Amino acid sequence: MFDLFADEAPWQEPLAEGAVIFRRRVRDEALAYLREIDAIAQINPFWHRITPGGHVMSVAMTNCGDLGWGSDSRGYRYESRDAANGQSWPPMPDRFRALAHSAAADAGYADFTPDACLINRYAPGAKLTLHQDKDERDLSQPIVSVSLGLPAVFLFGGFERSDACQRILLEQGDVVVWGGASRLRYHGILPLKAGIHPDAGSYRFNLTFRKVR
Ligand code: MD6
Ligand code: FE
Repeated sequence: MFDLFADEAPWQEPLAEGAVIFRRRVRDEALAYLREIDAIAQINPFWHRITPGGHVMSVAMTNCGDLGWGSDSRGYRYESRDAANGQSWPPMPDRFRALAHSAAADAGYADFTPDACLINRYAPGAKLTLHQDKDERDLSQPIVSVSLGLPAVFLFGGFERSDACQRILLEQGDVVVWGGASRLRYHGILPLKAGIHPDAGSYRFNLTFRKVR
């Protein structure tokens, strides 16, 4: 496909206090990211967690790094092993760790050393309802997010679930960093629109890097 914007340089958009989008930051490395995700999923396959409320999540998940995010009927938590197979998580690829560190630094968060990387996989219709990320010990640490594959509409809200949300299209290569005054904002993903992405087929993938402990 002829892409009119293929040579456009990455750019940056402020999102809120403490939050910034680095558009297309890893666009040129997307295939390498997708291959790393494939390799991780060969060892710890994607699966659908159950929420504490008893619902099967539409997003499929795996993790890499020392700790992985998980959920079951007892609650949300970070775990050093995959509950599906008892295996520890694959190490965080150097490329992932370096990007998380450098993007955080460029957003004003020095010395970000993530110990967890949650990998979300969205098929058409999959969504993430509004939530806060608050299971990490030190909320002064930011979160770095990387989007790959099909585009999705990201909802970025306020500090109450009922607050109005910005709607932001996240596309392959976009990196979002947020923390500070925005760390506890509600956010989510609208149901994924079906499509075929040249690199990722019928999926969207999202990596979120956190410093949990
Ligand atoms: C997603 N992201 O983009 C879901 N959370 O698929 C998140 O829930 C998220 O992007 C915390 C910080 C950044 C995020
Ligand atoms: Fe989140």
